[in-house]
Amino acid sequence: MSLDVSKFMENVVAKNPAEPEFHQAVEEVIKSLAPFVNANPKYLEQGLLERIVEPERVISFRVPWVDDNGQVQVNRGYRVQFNGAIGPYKGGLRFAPNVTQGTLKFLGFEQTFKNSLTGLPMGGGKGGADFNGIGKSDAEVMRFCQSFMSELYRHVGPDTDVPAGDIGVGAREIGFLFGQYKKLVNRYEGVLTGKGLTYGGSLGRTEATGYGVAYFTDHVLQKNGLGTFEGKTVTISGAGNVGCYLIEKINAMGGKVVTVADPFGYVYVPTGVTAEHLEFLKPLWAVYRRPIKDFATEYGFEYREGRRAWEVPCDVAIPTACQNELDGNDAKTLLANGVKAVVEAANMPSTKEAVDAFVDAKIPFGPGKAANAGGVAVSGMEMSQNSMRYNWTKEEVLDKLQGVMLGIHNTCVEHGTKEDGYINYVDGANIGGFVKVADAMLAQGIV
Ligand code: 2IT
Repeated sequence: MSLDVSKFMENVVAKNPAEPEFHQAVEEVIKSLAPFVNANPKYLEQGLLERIVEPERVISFRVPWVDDNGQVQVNRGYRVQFNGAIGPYKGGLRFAPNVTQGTLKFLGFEQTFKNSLTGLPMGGGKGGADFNGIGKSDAEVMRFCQSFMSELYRHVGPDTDVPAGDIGVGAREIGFLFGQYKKLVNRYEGVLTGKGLTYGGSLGRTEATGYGVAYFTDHVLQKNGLGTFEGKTVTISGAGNVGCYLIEKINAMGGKVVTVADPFGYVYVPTGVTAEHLEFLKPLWAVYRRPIKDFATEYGFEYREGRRAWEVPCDVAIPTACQNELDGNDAKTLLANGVKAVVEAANMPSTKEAVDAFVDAKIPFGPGKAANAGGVAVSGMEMSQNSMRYNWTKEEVLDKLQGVMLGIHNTCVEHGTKEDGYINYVDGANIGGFVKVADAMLAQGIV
């Protein structure tokens, strides 16, 4: 018995039509796994691979709400409970107009491996809605969240499925969702993570994804003989929660971040984003819902509308926004400009062509499911604290986070080092994340 990747993928594509992002995520994992499972044939038994690419459950539901003009709006909500072999389903909610079932299946699939890599007992899940929060009032967002949770509450719970935030779901949305859940079930329990500090949130959760990416990138640089962040120029493509704390930690490690961005364009900051800039940037979208252009205007930097940060020469590029935001041409530009390492802060931000270009050029490439796992890792710690009814200090949480990111890096090195010494972090993350989930599934029988 051996795994035929193209035949396997033909079946996946036929069974999941019109879900190109899901096909992309599965194909990358299956390609990484092929040599490993062929050498370890127990993983080809019990229909294991066929089961691991099939979500355990997909829930899709109507989300009706009334806007400020008294008009009825109808969105579609989802929760994809992808894999519960190693713990309750865990993963964020994304509210964005382009969200489809295929998007959330790709994200839920990725989350399964990411969560396994953290070493914490969390299965993989993802959810969200095709809701566009841009331009909506707080009251509209509240009514939407309440309607969304009025269905979701039946399917989630602290030992069943624990959602969190993702794109379009931040502190405000988590608060509204938690309030509605608590009202419906009449229990005060850790059903969501990323909660506010006054109602069960964890210190360090806000910083965790960005800081975690910085810790991971530091390991990548050092392990590959590239030094540290000291003196390095870095480009990123966001400026939200992940981007701001990523910049904060890169600055602390001696690097210089020369771009920030939003979906509409980027700002070039040749002297590097400073702590003062970050005080302006942190609430810019999260509190005031203002575009990145306003940052350029405020400080007199150049705003490049409709363009991507990858045209700016850098040592390290860290895509921070959304899936497939960095394509084969961007990769060529980055390589021509001498990029030394690429690490993903977002989920699958590099297209297949881009990943292949980086790996072919033998520069270290850290995939999102390894590099950005710090966010969900601290979500796992929030769950632990909620269960204990106790809070760790920020130092305790960030200490544990550093341990998790080092562990993930070591796992990638263990499973991704090739004969010529090149560390393929994609293979390392996919195989490393797979083993624990696969062993648990084999132990639990055909379920
Ligand atoms: O992509 C991700 O890992 C997240 N959006 C965070 C998930 C979580 O449960 O904290």
